[in-house]
Amino acid sequence: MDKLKQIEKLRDKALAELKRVDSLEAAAAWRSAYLGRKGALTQLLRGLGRVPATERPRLGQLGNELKVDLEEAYAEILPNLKQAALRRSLEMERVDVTLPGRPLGPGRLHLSTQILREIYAIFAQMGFQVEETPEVELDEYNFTLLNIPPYHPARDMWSSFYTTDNRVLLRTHTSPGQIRVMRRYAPEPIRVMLPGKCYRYEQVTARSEIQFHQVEGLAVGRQISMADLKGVLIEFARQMFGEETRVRFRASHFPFTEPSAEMDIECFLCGGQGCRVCKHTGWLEILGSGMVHPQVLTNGGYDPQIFSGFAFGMGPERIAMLKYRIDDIRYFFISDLRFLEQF
Ligand code: FA5
Repeated sequence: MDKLKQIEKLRDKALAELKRVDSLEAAAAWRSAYLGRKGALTQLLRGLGRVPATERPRLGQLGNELKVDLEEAYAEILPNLKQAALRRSLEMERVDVTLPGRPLGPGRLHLSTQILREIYAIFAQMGFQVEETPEVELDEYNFTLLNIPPYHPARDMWSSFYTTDNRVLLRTHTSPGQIRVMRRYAPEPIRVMLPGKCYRYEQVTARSEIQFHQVEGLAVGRQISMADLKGVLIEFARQMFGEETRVRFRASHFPFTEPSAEMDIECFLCGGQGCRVCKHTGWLEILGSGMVHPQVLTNGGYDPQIFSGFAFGMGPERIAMLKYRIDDIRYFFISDLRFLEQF
């Protein structure tokens, strides 16, 4: 076949095939088949070297025209193919915004917070309201104003975390809040709960942490007696641990209360028979308490001739341990969800 015919045939074939091209991939294959380095048209143009010199310029021109025509035809279909490809990919990757989202696990209250709130609710019924007092405290409030002067042996009861300024420490109990609140409200009668974190520099064990909560209770008024203290605390124990709960008050000593008592509840595990948990006594201590010492009332701005008061301090983690039979206080602060999610 002469070259002229070959060129015309190639044009017909290429254009006919291009009409059937329906994707970017097929277009690329078409381009490489006709216009690529090894493509049909390129081969044909190369073969022109062998035709007689007189025909060569004309055939070369026709060949080049065909090349330009094919390039143009190709460029013409390309935008449509690109559009179609985009439409297809959008269709395939479509996001269904009407699908429900993945549920986020709701957070929950930490067990210490839950038990604190239970304690607030019980005392709130008896007229106690929550007040906040500082966690970083002056040595003067933590000890001195509570009748624990620098040389007093009772300071040994609390091993403390001091700051570099040894007048400032992390409070070892919530009792310094008593002075702060009395000074805030004296000479009005008060009934408050003072919750918060406390810190003691001591051995960590199944029952003792270096960081724990306390809730202080304080009532100051004109006619307050030890009977009020007992009534309030017995009511608390019954609401917290159940109507049948038996409690006992045991004489004790705190420098800032006189007289002082610790309250025990009957051991939940052995029912008072005596076991390992209650160290074979049948009782578990839950708080310290007493009548506010006259000197402490004076330090707080109340005249002890007119006013009296009671105070108590309890550990919510220890209470939660009893209520939920948790055998190690360290679970509270290691942030293990397997533990926390049980409450
Ligand atoms: C006090 O801290 C006194 N301030 C309580 C008080 C207040 C007495 C008002 C009189 C009037 P005590 O050191 O016993 O007392 O601590 C009170 C409670 O805090 C304990 O019964 C216990 O429940 C909790 N607690 C004490 N130390 C720790 C500890 N290391 N880890 C966890 N809980 C603790």
